[in-house]
Amino acid sequence: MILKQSLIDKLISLVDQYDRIILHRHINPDPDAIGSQLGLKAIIQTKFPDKTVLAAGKIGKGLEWLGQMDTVEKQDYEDALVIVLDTPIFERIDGNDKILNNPLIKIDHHLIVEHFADLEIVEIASSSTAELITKILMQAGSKLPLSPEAATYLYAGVAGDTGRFLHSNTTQATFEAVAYLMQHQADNTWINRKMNEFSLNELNFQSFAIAQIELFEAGVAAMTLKQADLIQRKISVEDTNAVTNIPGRLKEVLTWVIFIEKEDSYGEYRARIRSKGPNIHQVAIQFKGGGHEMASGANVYDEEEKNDLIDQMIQVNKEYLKNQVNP
Ligand SMILES: [Mn+2]
Repeated sequence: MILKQSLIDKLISLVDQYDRIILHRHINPDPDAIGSQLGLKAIIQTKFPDKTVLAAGKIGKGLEWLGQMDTVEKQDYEDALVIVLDTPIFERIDGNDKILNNPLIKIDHHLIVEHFADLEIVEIASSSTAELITKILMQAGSKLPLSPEAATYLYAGVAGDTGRFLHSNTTQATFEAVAYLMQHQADNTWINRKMNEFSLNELNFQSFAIAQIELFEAGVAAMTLKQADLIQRKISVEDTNAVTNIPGRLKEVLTWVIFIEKEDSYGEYRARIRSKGPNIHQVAIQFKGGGHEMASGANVYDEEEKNDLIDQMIQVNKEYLKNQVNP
């Protein structure tokens, strides 16, 4: 898909107009959030060496290897342009309390939940925000040069959101974007190795998590992780990303959900819902969430809502199975 040239021109001209640009992305960042943020930071810095470009937000221990955030003060927001990456909802932006009446740009690949920016470049067909940024670069050509550093960040984003090219969001356009990143010396070997590494503690946690998998009818699986389990095992919420896709490896499983108890909440959970076919986004939006058709997030506030969410997944799977033509 060709992006609207007018959007790209507007993006470049807005960046050109401001001396300070602050890049934000969602809380609990994943490699796409960090990769697209630091990738775009490096791209803007290469193109405009005299501008101040800052990456805002917190980064957990699990992704510190990928890069560092900047210290961003409240006064930095005066006369600054803010670019929000990989985040469909304003409330989910890490550090949104500091954003004033800044001009806002959103670059994202999630299904649209709300409009909060003056310029929104959203392509749902992109596997990742990093892929979308790469497409912008490919279209902009020499207007936006790509350094090996930026290419490596963007590769991390694409590899992260596609599960290293395993998920169904991986398309021809994904590989074309990756080819462009490789042409610009993305260090894919380093990123793949880092993404594949675990500590012994993390590996032990995976075996604990596997034991928490529950199977339900119609190919639904659920895994519940309590705060006490995480604290006892010295596992952060971010570390739990490593177990998100494990239930989906079961042959009989079509859709699955990981419930992660929120800190200091006593039974409120953040839910990660995933699918191999049925559209689970329709379930996520019923539970204060959203995302993609095959991968969404949601929130449940007690055990009853947790069971309701599982019930809705069972219904979605049954509907899907009914419409499947047997081979
Ligand atoms: Mn993403």
